[in-house]
Amino acid sequence: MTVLIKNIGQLATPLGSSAQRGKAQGEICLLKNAWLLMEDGVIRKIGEGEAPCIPDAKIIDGEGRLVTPGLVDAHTHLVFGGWRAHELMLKLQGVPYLEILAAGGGILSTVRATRGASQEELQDKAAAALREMLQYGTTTCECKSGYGLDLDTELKQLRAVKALNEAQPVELVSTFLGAHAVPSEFAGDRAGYIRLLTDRVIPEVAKEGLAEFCDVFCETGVFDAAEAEEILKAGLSHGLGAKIHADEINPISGSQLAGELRAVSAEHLIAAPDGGIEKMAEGGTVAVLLPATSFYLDKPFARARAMIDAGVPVAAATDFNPGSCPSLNMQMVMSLACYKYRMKPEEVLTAVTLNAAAAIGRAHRIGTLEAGKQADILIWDAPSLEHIFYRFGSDQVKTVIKKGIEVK
Ligand code: IZC
Ligand code: ZN
Repeated sequence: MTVLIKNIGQLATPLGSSAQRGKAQGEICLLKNAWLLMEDGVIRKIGEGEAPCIPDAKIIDGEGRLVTPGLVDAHTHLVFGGWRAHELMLKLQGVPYLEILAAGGGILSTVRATRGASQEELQDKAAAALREMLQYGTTTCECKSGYGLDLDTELKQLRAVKALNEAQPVELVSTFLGAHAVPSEFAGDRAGYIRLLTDRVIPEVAKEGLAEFCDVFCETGVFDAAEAEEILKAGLSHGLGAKIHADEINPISGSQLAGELRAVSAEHLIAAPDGGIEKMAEGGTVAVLLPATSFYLDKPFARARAMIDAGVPVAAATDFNPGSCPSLNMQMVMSLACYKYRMKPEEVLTAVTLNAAAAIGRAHRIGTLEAGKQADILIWDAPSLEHIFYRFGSDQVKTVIKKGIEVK
């Protein structure tokens, strides 16, 4: 099917098939009075001025609006049982996130709810979240496991993602996060749990093709950097790319490890030290920053400007999960990145499209509007890029096109 979007007021997109870093992160392509032609879900041609006349093409009138690539949410914990609304009151009383976890709540309470749910129940709940994400403009989403912490429940979560990927329009990319916490049955035997992950669960996940990446929550009281290294290396040896929850609350060398392993991404990084940022730049690791988590936990915001200045490609994502970020709205993330990281609208656009795609190994296929890329496209209820940052709080996505098909 051939589709032509004409009468685009402003077309804004980063360019290229790999992450953009430094000054280049803010150097996007801006076209005025543009048109875009797609065929069978792939972008064929983009131009400025008078749109070509294509007989039989379906015409979408852009009505002078802004058009961008679809948003890529590169960090979510999409599949989980239950919620944790009761933790909001604890948080307001000043109980720290890690203290709730150490007392058997937090992640471990979601583990109990996820173990108790059927795959179908998990899928239905995640499907509702995906419908909402799509409304806000997310066309691709990374999903981490990590609420099973045993072989069967981890596989159940990952199988739910696989089934959902085939059942609805948002494209899903799976990450194995068995190293999200030490489950209570291994409370006195951390080494035993790590052995279960490296010798049994990671090989099974890889054999069944249920994940592309392996991630570790490297944090005080969870997994230290040496343990993270062992787990990530086991993942790499089974073909799972390395990702790491690094330096979220305490700087315990997660960002350094990410750079040294040339990890695809390091995520959170609120407390990342200069040395870790340098190592990430050397290793070509994408920084996936999660400003809505800082907002919700009332924590400092990651040093995005220092990372951009050091040559680290910066992406931004929601972190959607029941504990530290119950929001799945990428437009909220974009506003926070602009206001709190002091990133320019152009830099943020790259952060939520091309650099996010690079953080999940998809930059060759999505993340920009260019001939040959998949037709994942948003038409905004706004005339220009800066307008969507300015009018925070409203849903400004008017039309969502996924693989050439209008889905909102
Ligand atoms: O369920 O609390 N930080 N993992 C690491 C999370 C937040 C998710 C959760
Ligand atoms: Zn996370």
